[in-house]
Amino acid sequence: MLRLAIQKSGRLYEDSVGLLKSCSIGVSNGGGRLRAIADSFPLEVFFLRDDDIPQYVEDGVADCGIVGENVVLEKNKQVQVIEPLGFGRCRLSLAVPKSAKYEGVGSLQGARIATSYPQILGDFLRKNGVQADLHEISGSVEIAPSIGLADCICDLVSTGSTLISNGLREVETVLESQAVLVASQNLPSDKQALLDKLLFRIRAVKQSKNHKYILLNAPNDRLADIIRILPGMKSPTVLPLADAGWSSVHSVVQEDRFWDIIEDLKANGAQGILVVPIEKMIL
Ligand code: PRT
Ligand code: ZN
Repeated sequence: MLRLAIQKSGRLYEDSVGLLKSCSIGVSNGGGRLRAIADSFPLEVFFLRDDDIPQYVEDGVADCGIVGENVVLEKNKQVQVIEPLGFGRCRLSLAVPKSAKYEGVGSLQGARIATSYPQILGDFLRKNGVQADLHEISGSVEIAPSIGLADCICDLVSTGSTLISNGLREVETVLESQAVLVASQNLPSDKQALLDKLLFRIRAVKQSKNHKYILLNAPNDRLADIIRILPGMKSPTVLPLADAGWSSVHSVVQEDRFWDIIEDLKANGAQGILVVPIEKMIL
């Protein structure tokens, strides 16, 4: 049985459980349970505070875990980062009071900086040759300048609205982060085999999220152009329509190129374009 640690509650909980569900693995911590056996996969899930997950994985109490890369780097435990998961995206940024002068990292020389990320920030400042006075606080970092505890802060940002509502201005990105799958180093072979199986499913789900299945009708004399626009996984499927002179073309397109491709297809005579989500995709 593989033991996976995920966040008990908080920003990563829903997406972690959702990812497992997309991998056909049902998990619930109903009633605030701290551990649960998953449906239809040999997996035991531990529900923990995110800060504790790297330690549990290093100690081998859990074989693997889902946690923000920011926490992995800050805790600096002996774990391997296996796969970025595409959710929980944020950045660790330096922010100064709106009216403060800031002319690059050098402006932070001697400054008092409040943060919950002293390791990552310390590394960043060292690399930039800056000596500053770090105040480690575990929450509500954004109020530190207004109560006179610090000159500026280094904290996680996603939309930026917390900074704005506290009169702060983001000036420097220290780290880009997202949730990652981490694992113990030197897993025994039976656990490694299960982790590989889980990873295979996670990658199939991730691939599918970045792609759409597309179906369209095309006049046969424009097929060559349309096929050129739609490379597909290998090449598109082309089937004759009942109407002579027309074909149905099926293919897979990347989400980020999707609207450009649709425009191109229309300009080349495609009609009746249908776009369908893909549930799993194995390359
Ligand atoms: O109880 P536990 O210790 O498990 O949870 P926690 O309170 O420590 O963590 P939680 O649930 O807040 O965050 C878990 C993980 O989500 C973090 O480690 C990040 O990897 C990721 N994440 C993504 C974020 C954010 N976005 C985020 N915006 N974590 C925190 N924030 C906070 C930030 O600290 C600030 O207070 O949200 C505020 C800023 O948000 P915006 O949208 O106003 O910029
Ligand atoms: Zn935490």
